[in-house]
Amino acid sequence: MRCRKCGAKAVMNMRQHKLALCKEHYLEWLPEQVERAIEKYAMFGREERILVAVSGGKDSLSLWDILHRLGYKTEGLYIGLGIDGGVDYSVASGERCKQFASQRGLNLQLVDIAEVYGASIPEAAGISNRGRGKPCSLCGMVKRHVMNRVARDGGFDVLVTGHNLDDEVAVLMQNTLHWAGGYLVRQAPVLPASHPGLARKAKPFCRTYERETAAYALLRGIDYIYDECPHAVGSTTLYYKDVLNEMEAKRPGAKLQFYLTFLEAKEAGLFALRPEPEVLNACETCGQPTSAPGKCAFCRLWDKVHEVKEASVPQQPQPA
Ligand code: Q46
Ligand code: ZN
Ligand code: ZN
Repeated sequence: MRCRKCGAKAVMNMRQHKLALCKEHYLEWLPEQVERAIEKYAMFGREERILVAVSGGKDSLSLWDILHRLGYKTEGLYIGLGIDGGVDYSVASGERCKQFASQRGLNLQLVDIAEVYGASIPEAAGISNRGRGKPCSLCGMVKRHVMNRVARDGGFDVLVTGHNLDDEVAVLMQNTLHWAGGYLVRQAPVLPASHPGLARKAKPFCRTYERETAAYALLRGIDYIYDECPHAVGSTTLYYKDVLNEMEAKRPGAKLQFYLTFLEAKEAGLFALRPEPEVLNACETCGQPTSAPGKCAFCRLWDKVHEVKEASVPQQPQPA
């Protein structure tokens, strides 16, 4: 197969676009696609300060690389979750992010959950779920809180994440199968800052296939962590990704079409439901928005973790 632009040997074939490209032209093409998505959905501009949430994986590091090359003002945020899973997952992924940033002279903020809040994600989940189930919903809540806090405290204009098209369509399929209207109306390439404590959020890879971000990372020589978080194994998201991959194999472009027609249908008013202007209160401890008055779920979690940990500290024997 030959590159459509120069006729050299192609290294990447995007069947959905009927486009094959050589290494050089692929490394040019993907950033152009990302720039188009940023402009089409009015995600952010060149004068704005962008906080890129990085996990050490191919998506977030490729995204940071592309935004930096395109001339956007970026800084990174890595959240150390304290997940080991037999592969030292968090330590290895944190190392990839630090190396990436230092090679490019970029600023990376590090937030280690155990250091800052007193317990790792698995430990906090063990306390709050009493060891049952996966730590994912708690982990998601903690990550959202920390990303918002760092974006707000650092005066960033926008928070970007490396969610790719495969991630977006997996969520879309799940929400569609459940007719989860509230989630469907909020699923979008960019979410405005709807409250003073919340950052604008954008997903510049929302139209980019996972295999395209992986190819970019490999061809660009980005050292990323191949392992998924060990807790992702068996998740419903991975199940939907498998189903969608089967559809894509039979009908190239199926995922992209599903996502783009969803956005068009929403734009055309197919969903009569409009995002509810939520009445939010400021958490009395951290100030982040919360639906119930008093403390937010994040602060209540750490109160409980600290209470349980303090109660389990063995009492020092009193000197006679
Ligand atoms: S990092 Fe956290 Fe994910 Fe791992 S514990 Fe679950 S939510 S799977 S994106
Ligand atoms: Zn070429
Ligand atoms: Zn709070």
